[in-house]
Amino acid sequence: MKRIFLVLLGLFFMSAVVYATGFDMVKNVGDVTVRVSIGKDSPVVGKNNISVDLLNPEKGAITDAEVELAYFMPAMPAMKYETSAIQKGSSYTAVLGLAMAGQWNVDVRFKRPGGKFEKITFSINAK
Ligand SMILES: [Cu+2]
Repeated sequence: MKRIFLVLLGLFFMSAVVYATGFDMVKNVGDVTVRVSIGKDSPVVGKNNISVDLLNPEKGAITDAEVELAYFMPAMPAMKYETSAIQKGSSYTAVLGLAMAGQWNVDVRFKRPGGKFEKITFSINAK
């Protein structure tokens, strides 16, 4: 019993640490909450796994959308890339390949069946 308690306590601290060091961003578009997370302390030069959650007003996952990402360096418009995100469970995932250190703007575009594309933009600083 004591051992189980310690394991649970350990899991609690582990998840707290992961949450504290993960990169998370939340923005609203209309009645949709868009949550973007990158599974690292901060974005890095190279590959970054990104995951996008779309939540309805009841905080339920929207899983029937089409999600696209465009990312570019505002200082260098020629450095622009696009990728579509793949739906996996309740999230949409993609890999951002950031070729250089510095500021990148990421456009997250999503469309629900029969709807039109909505967009949010956020900035990240790759190190
Ligand atoms: Cu650049």
